[in-house]
Amino acid sequence: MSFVRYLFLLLLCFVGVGLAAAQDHPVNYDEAKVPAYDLPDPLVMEDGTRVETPEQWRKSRRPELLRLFEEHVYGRMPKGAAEIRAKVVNECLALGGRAVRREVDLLVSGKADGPIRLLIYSPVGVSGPAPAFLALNFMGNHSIQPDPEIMLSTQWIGNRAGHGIEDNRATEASRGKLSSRWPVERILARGYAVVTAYYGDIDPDFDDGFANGVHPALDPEGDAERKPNEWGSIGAWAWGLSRALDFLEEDELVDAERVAVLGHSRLGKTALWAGATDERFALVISNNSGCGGAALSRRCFGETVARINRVFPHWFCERFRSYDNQESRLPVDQHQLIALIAPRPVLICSAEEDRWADPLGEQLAARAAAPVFRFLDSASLVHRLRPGEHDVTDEDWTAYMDFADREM
Ligand code: GTR
Repeated sequence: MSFVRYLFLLLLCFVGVGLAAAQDHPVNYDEAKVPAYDLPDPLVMEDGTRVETPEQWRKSRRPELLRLFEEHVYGRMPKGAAEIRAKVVNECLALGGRAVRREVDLLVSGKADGPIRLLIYSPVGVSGPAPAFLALNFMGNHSIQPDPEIMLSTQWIGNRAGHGIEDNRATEASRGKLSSRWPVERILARGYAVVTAYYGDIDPDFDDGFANGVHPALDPEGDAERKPNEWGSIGAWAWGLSRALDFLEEDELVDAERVAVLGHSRLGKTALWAGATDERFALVISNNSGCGGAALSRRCFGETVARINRVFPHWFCERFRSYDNQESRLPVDQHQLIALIAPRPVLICSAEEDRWADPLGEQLAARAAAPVFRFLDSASLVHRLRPGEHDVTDEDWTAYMDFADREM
């Protein structure tokens, strides 16, 4: 073969591989086209042994499942304790005297791009520390409430890969921008504290090879090549939620034994992973979490594993990509993530028009996780489907608080 011909063939190969990699299957919204699938049984060990006792679940199956999710989906979190110093940076009575507002910087040793800043609103006039809702936010703490005293975030603000980094900074005008998703006054009036942090304080949400956020501070030194099971951004955000809970354990405003962790969309995926990895969370709520959250991957309905890995290559561990368009090879599916939270209460919220997140897939995942809850004598797993779109509404919060009143 002539050299030129050889080069030409080589080029064709590269183009072919490139095209195949870039190709997602068309998005499916047709139930008739959902492939036939078998779900792995949460109560059967990898070696085929059936779990017979709650003890066996705790000692063997639960750790096995957790490891499978670490190895194949979200990656491992760092095992050692990080050196973190907490510093109260702002504290005052707020909202007409109905709340204490406290802002706390968690300074993670070795993290170069600023602290993880917690914002706590705690109700005044309740006896003892308050139960709390803990959730990360998408646009900075100042975006959850039009309170002029909340410190403006100085971080890069954004949630889409490829956005102009320089432009995405907090402004006065962005105060309260996401307040429709955070009915702070209503939550306080029902006796709950609200605790939040900007998710970009933990790890900015773009694919930069893990050079920013907590990754460089916590990843093993000299770790030039990332391993297929190293944590991605969802792992980091979930880790951050646990560090917030560490702080709440020391803080007198909040009852750390009654903290509900929750999140919407990608942060709903994060809340589920945080609830699975950290058993101190008393209750878990995912809202419209979809692919890589509460929805079954094997249904390939709406967003798929291949598509999420292509658009957000930094969210999961690298090994997750080997299941692109091969979901049936996954050793787990997302019902088992929900099962990992049992017997603690879990509320999975879906919206009818949010087909991208596969509401039926979320419901079926909850149904397939239910045997584990029953096995552990818990009746605290609820799937809720409401009309409407991908969002967090006032009515959603009513459901969250009713659920927490009952279960926490
Ligand atoms: C979408 C993504 C979803 C969901 C959502 C969000 O673009 O495909 O998985 O996480 O973003 O977080 O808003």
